[in-house]
Amino acid sequence: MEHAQNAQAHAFCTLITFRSNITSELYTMAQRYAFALLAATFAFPAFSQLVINEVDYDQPGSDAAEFLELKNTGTSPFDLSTIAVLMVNGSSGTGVVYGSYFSDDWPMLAPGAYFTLCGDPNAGCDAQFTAATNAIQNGPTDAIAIILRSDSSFVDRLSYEGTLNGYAEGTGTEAADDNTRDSRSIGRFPDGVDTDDNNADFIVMCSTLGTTNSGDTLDCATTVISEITSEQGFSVLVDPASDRVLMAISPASGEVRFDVFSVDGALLVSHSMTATGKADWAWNAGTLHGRLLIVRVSTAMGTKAKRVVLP
Ligand SMILES: [Ca+2]
Ligand SMILES: [Ca+2]
Ligand SMILES: [Ca+2]
Repeated sequence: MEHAQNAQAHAFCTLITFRSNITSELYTMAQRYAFALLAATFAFPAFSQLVINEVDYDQPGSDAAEFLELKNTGTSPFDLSTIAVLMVNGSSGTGVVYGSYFSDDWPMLAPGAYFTLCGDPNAGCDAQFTAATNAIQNGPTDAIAIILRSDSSFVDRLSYEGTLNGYAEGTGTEAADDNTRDSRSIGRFPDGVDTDDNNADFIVMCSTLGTTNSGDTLDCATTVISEITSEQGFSVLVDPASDRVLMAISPASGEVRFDVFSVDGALLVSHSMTATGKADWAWNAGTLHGRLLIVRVSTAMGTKAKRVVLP
């Protein structure tokens, strides 16, 4: 892109330099062209096209499979030699940079392409962290930032497991990587989408190093899907990546209440809502691994219940 920009910059300067040699009408045309070129090339650099797309910062035991994935979500190549990736420790409440990664040798990243950094040198990433293990802090409330090397302005920011002031877009994501099961990370879903709100943009999902974030929270390589569903319209799923029980009923209108019971009949939690066509709710089951639960939904149409086993 630099070469292309230089060529266009040269064309722009040439047009201006030779203005005295052309008629005013031609000059006006040239001026229009020059400024259109200028606007297209320089005035609106699409820095926001590069995003932090996925982070796997925590694994069972020693964190030896950490990675960071960047994505070019724009329509033109992005020069990665212009940026630096900062790792930011937020444990004190103030961001303290504990790692910085950049290189003049980082390539142009094609539109839609991914650039990955790993701790494990054998993981096939595009660049390496300085440490093979524990190169990305586990939170709560740490951050990663992409800045421009030229002026340290932010290209993208992610504050995770809470909001670290100065390093969050909107609210820091509450999505938290899993240190009890492999193959989970936090990532943008839908892939690459940046609404400038970390908490809206990131979910816990199956890791997808260097590839599209599928948003799959169930079918990770090490996951056993525990799903018991039968009745049409009422579904209950568990999301092992986030320990959530997902419940949905459709069609449903008006008052809807979800109740979750333990197998001995004790009510664990209730949630009421007003539905317009469909109702869904997610409940964090926390540490109830392996437990059998009863999920009941009550609507004006009646009551249904399902069993679900937490993984
Ligand atoms: Ca870590
Ligand atoms: Ca992980
Ligand atoms: Ca990915």
